[in-house]
Amino acid sequence: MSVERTFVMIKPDAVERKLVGEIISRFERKGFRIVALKQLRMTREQAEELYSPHREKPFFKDLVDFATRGPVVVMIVEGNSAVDVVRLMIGSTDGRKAAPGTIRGDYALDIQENVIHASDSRESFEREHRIFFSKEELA
Ligand code: 3AN
Repeated sequence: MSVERTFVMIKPDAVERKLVGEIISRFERKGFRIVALKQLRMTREQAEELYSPHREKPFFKDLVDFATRGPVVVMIVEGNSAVDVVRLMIGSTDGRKAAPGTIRGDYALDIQENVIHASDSRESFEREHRIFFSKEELA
């Protein structure tokens, strides 16, 4: 067992649909601790950095447009094996294929507007959380 942290972002579609409380509750009820949390409107620069691994993909511009169209909620979640367990809780990228019971499986029906992002590795967590949080904000 190892206590670790992961970065989670509730995307603009989910904020618009007022799913913020529901999604945060799922992580709390699972036993995770919310270390840091804020709502903000991402700049294009932040979105391009967050999604930099996809820079060459055909959907990159659409993805950045979507991610910046309204406010998002970013947070750092801590607990045992947080990276892997949170990925399991969010489900597959494509909402049509995500298993029922997962967040995307319950709330998404699209591959782009899929409600939530979470780091896919500890390396991604290190890069991603720094885009939004300073050291002082990590309690
Ligand atoms: P995940 O968010 O499950 O880690 P990634 O990293 O493959 O998925 O993709 C990052 C984001 O890019 C996804 N959350 C989704 O919004 C978007 N995306 C991925 N694949 C596609 C696609 N084929 N068409 C449009 N958007 C996509």
